[in-house]
Amino acid sequence: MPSLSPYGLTCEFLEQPLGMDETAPRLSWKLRSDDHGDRQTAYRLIVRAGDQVVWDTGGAGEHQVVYEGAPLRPSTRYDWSVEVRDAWGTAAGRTDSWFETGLMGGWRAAWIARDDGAQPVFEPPVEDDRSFTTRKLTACAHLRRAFDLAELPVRARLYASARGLHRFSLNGVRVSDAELEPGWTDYRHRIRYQSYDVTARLHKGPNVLGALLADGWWSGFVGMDPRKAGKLYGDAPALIAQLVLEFADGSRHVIATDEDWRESPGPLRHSDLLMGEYYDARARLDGWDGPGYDDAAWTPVAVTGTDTSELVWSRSAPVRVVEDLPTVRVLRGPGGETIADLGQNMVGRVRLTVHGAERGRRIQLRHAEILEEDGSLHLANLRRAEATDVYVCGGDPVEVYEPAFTVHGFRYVEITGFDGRIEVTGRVLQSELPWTGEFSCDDPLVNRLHENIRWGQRGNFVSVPTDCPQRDERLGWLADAQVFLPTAARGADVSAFFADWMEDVLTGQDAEGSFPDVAPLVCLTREGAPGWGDAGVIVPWSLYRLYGDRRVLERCLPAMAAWVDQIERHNPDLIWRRRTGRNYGDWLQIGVDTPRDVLATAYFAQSATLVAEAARILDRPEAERYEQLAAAIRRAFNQEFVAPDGRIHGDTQTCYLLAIEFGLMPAEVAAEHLVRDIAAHDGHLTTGFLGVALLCPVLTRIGRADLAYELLHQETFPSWLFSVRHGATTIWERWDGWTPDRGFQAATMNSFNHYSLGAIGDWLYGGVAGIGQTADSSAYAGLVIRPRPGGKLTRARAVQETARGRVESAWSVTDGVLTVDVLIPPGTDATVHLPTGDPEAIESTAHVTVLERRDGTVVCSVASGHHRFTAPWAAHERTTP
Ligand code: RAM
Repeated sequence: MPSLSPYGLTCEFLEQPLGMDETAPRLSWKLRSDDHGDRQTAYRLIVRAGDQVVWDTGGAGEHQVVYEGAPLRPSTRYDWSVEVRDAWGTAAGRTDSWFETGLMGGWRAAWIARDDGAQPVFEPPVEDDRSFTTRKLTACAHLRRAFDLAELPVRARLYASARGLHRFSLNGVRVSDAELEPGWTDYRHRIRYQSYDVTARLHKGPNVLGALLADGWWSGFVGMDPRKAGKLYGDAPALIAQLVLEFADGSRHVIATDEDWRESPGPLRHSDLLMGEYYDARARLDGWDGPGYDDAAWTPVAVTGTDTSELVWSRSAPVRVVEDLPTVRVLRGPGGETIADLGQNMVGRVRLTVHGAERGRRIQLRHAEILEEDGSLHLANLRRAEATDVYVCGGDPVEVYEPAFTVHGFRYVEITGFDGRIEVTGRVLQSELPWTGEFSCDDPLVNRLHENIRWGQRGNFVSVPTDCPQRDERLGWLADAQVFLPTAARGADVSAFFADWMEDVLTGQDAEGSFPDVAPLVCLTREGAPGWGDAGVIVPWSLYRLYGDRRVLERCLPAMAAWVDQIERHNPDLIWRRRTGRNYGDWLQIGVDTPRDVLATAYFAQSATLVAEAARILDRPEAERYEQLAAAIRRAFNQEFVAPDGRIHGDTQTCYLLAIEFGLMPAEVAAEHLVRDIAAHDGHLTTGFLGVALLCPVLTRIGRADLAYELLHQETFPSWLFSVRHGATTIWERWDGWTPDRGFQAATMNSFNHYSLGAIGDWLYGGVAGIGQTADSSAYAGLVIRPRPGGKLTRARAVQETARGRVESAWSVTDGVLTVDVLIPPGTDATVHLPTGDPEAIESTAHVTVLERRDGTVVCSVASGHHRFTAPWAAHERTTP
């Protein structure tokens, strides 16, 4: 039986997208097979709309096929299948999938909003002395539209969006469990709309379409600029929706947002992403979104416009609740307050179950990541984010409450106002990017570090990649994203998530060609800093390398080139000192100062290099010009900053890491200084956000994986395991977020949930377990497995779902024998590098071809499938590059 089969079918990097408006979408699949040496020799791809074949094509090896069939029609379901032939030419597996087009511009709905005169004002709900009373609070609107159906449609789709946040229901049931829709994008240019299949939700006779509408990113609190708080994009939210009903006879009926909708405030007195939510159950509108409800007292809505040009399809996964965390301990604060400890710093909100509270009782929830010494919540690091939810009880025997439009970053929840029985569950929210990667080893501290890295990813990938989920910031910082993307891509498929965010980076570019510091661009409108703005070049390049996304390169190349051009224009001597924006340097480095011009010029060289490489890949003539520019910048760097003995001005770890990684000077020379500096710091790192991602990979590259392990295992300050040793369940923003000597760092900037310093995650997969690709490969077509036994570890294992299929690498050392297990997906060109000097001593379960022996390593070429290798292992043998 042939075993080759396609799986993980995607359209535009999404599995079964509903509401996809790309006219030439890319169809992809991965492969698996139990047969050694299997590969795909041919595929046949068929796309159908109903019974009609709209495209029938074939080929050999592509893994992203651009649709070239009959023009795609709007609101149409396309079924597609891919059938493959295996290495021996035999017809093997076939797998089916589908995608469905969205409105493709066919909007007929109007934007509707609460009439200005109907804006209710409520008392400030939190009684403390913070900024609360000065801010604007808007009650969430309930909107409804009743309609009758004489017969049931065969197909019904709801297309919906909001300037604000929406949550739709049909006949009293939510249409989807997606949260915080439509998500955050650069609303000045684009807002995603959502598509829902609601066919099964309709009734014959009376029906009601309902929606909740909140401020969200549109008119709520976002970022840290108080002048803009509550009015970033607009003063008040608005809603748009179009319910398309298709009947058996082919007729269509559309129910759209228009002046016939009615609106009322309800129990959601306000709900804000940063500030929290206030829910008064006494004002519940029971049955409001179902038939038979009397909305005579409701107010007609105002129609605020019909321009739908900013609406785009949702090319990124929605946010959902991905996990529930139970309360693990109940603590008492210094004033006797109840504090629920969820055991994990998380992002989301709680579900509260209240038993026997009387009507009108007001329960207040405050959230914090960490506790003060006296056991109270550490709230100072939230800055202006109040992260406070209030629930006013309705008087039912059991009441369950979960906020709708707010998220907090927290581990501890303080509950005041009620001493009776109450249960608290943490609801973890994240853009739905399921874990497909795994890493584990035999050091529990390293495993916890890996977990913390994942929690950083989970908590900060909420619609856009952000920095601090707890304080008044939550911005899509560019440098953070570029250093962390390789780590993120190990554990989950983040291709669509980052490609979508790149659109916001592009619209954030200024007329000069500067990328911003943050995207979506809502504050900090100066040009992006070195390493920050460069993400506009690095992220598309990384997406190409990791996922083979050529289109993102094509789309971004002009902008990438413009970024490099403007640096050159302002810095004709090629030392980047002008137009450096806020110039953060190696942000949050510890105890050292990498000179900003050194760092900036290094990044300038790297961006020019990547523009050249991207242009080469795309066969563009400008490749040569950027190669020459990159070479000239390298020369300027050396002249300006490098002493005859190879010392770089500043003499920090990050200086040498940049020089080696970006190929600015001979690696051997820089390596000596790097190693010297680590020794001078007694085996400690000094790097900030930009240097940290390079540390272990570069040390490994220069043949000093032993030092990379030393840094990994380091438990004294500053180090990764220092925070783990002190109970961290997430990655901290700062190496010294808390230290025994000094306590908390300045509360003005001290997030305990931040992914940047977690950029070492990439090395756990790529360095320790050894999953990588050759320098000129994309999407792991040229797979390299290079396990690196070392440090305190005697075993490690990683699994990664690459764009071509599942890769595994596991090694263990027992009784002088190294055992390596690998899984190579069909069709990749794979080499396995075994750390032993003697090819004759290797035993393997499969036929391997020894290609070369280098530096105590044997390089073999290996066919697809599972293989096990064993080789003698001498403990004294140092890990090789
Ligand atoms: C802080 C955060 C953020 C970083 C900027 C420069 O706001 O640490 O992640 O990118 O500073």
